[in-house]
Amino acid sequence: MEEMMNRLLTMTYPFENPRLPYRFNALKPFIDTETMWLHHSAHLQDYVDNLNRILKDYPELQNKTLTELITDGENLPWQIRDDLLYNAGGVYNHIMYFMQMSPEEETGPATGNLEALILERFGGLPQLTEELAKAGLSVKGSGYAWLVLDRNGRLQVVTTGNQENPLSAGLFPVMNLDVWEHAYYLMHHNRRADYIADRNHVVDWEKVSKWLDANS
Ligand code: MN3
Repeated sequence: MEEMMNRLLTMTYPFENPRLPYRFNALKPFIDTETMWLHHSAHLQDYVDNLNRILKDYPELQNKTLTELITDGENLPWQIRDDLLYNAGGVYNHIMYFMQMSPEEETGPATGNLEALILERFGGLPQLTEELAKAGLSVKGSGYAWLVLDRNGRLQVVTTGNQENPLSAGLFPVMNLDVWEHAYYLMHHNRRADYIADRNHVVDWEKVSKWLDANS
């Protein structure tokens, strides 16, 4: 997990697809092996490959991290901006999604700063989980529900479309929920609500807490 977290923060061109911190079958029975394999080794790999292809001809951007590329999106060359943000988001968003899950028996509760912020803003983890589920269900087509920190250091639940990342809106991503059909269609078919409920079993709030502590 620390490895994947560090990669997300420090990786620059040429980007690589970090190994999962668990086996492809480790999240069963909540997420199936084939979905995890395809999601990581086909979908995320495509975003990594596309991002590298785009950056190949832009040496001035090759020392930038994902956070820098996305946060400074306004100043990217217009010829590649949309494509680059889409694929940089695809890499960032998926690494966050994968690194904040664990096999159910290894997941831990929210601690420290995150626990206090959740209590203050939502009243508790069940209420936050409920709000994230509603947000995930509200996404039309492909996208994400997010827990973010706003500029005032307050938690918020927001949604984004496709591979958009909250950094583009000046919000700090704390955790996310991928609701693209590729995240669940093989096992849950069109039942997004069932996928979200199952996925809650493997969200590791202890990892989310560590991510927040390392970045705030
Ligand atoms: Mn996905």
